[in-house]
Amino acid sequence: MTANSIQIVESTPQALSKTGQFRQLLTDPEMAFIMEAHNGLSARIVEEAGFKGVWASGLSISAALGVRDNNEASWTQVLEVLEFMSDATSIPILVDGDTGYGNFNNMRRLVTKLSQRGIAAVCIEDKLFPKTNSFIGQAQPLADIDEFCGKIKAGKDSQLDDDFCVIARIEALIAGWGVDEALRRGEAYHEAGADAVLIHSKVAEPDEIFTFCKEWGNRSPVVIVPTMYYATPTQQFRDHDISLVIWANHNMRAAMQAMRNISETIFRTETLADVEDTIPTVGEVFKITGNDELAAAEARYLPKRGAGYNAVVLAASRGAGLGPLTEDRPKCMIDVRGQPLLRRQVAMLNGAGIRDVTVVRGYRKEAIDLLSINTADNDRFADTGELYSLNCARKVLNQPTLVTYGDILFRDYMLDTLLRTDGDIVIVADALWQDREQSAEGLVRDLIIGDAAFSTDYLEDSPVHLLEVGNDVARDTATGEWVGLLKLSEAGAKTVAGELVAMEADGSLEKGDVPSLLTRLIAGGHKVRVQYITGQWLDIDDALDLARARNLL
Ligand code: SPV
Ligand code: MG
Repeated sequence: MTANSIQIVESTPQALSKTGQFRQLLTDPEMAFIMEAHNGLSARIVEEAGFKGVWASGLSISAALGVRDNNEASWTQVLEVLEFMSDATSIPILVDGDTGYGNFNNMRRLVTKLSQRGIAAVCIEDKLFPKTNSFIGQAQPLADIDEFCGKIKAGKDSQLDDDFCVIARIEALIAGWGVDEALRRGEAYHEAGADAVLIHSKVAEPDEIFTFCKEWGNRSPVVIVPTMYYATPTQQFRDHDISLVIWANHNMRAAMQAMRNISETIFRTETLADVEDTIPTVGEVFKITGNDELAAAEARYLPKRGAGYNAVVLAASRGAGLGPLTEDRPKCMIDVRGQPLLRRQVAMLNGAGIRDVTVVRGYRKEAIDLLSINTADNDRFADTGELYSLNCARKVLNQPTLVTYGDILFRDYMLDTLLRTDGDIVIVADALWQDREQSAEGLVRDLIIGDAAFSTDYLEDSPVHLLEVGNDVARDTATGEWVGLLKLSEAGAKTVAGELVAMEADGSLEKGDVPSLLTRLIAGGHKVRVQYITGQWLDIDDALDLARARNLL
């Protein structure tokens, strides 16, 4: 495997290398089966099905590339495909090496490169370059035996791993030269060092194959490709001491059928409605290509400040102040410069490493149709408040959590600052709230009093704690404005969840808002830390706010 290849298969400790695994398949007294694949995805599917090896078919790889099985794809183009297949799987791959792409010298380089890319074995056939597929009914000139034996030796001398296998494919039956010629060639190839022989046939009855096997008498493992004599019961192959059976092209042919069906249906019906439920979901595509592993690797190698946090976005309200703009959608879905507000928020949260985002929906909930979010529904949004919405997502409040209103716009450095601030419960407050009020930049609602005011002093960074919050805080004592952004540690999240339960019990939950929750927490002796910011955020309540938001971006 190359150093920079992406291993998408979770690595389970394998006692044997891929070459070792393949040699075992070939030499085990139990007959083995390998299945055709022609790219990374099909190879992965072969492994998923339970096969212990992959046949990298020349016919199928060519067809998948849209070319003929006549060495039209160059050997390095095939090599690129093989590398994807190898990276996508943990089982060995036997490559259809056609005629070795030239003479002994080309064969040497081929085997070295296959070895380097994690391929376990190659099969070469005793025909002439450029080859013709064995089932095409034209004359199939055979290679000179000595020349072919030299190619086998060159291959064996070039392998980088002792267990790499070179299989010699005998085309004498295909060319109509008979079983005796096949045996003569088989013996020579065996002497030259081939690890097994593949005896090929294009007739519907297995008789000539079985005659060969009887005469061969297990001199070396025998491989077959029963594409044409497919009706033969598999037990008969066992009875003839065959080591390895190749199902040679059936994934490629099945894929053709599936692609034809779906293309024809979608073309004819001009809708996806009839097909969606008949095909794998994109989630399954993510799964088979190993997205889980990438997420784990990101957490390990790309640590972000928000990793380990989840987020709850309170987005149940209509936002009646925006009039007709919120007729068919809640205000978090209003477009601000080409994107709904909520999508910007979710992108910002994701960017900080917070992947698990739960949006509490209510009004026009069906309009909140972002992928990549979880949803919780407050179906009583019309007669309840934001705490009731938060309570709808209470089950996520058992780990570090960020809570945000769905109608605020803020800069990502504010999120970063908040995530850096220690404390079980931390709120963001705007120290410049008076500016906002004076310039009528929005309705200033909930003011706070901290135990210290915001300081511009470089040396002053003692933690500030919340003394009071709510819309009845006197303006001359206020030190900031509650922005709508709250960070909870695991302990803080559990404290909040407990308080929500208590509020539910005493009837104060339904109409409660976050400031009322914070007030209760302080009264209960919990410390709520305040992180000041200085402007540069917006809550969107009316058309004027919206115009500002468009300018802010
Ligand atoms: C292939 O799968 O490309 C083979 C097997 O070589 S066959 O097509 O049967 O010749
Ligand atoms: Mg082939």
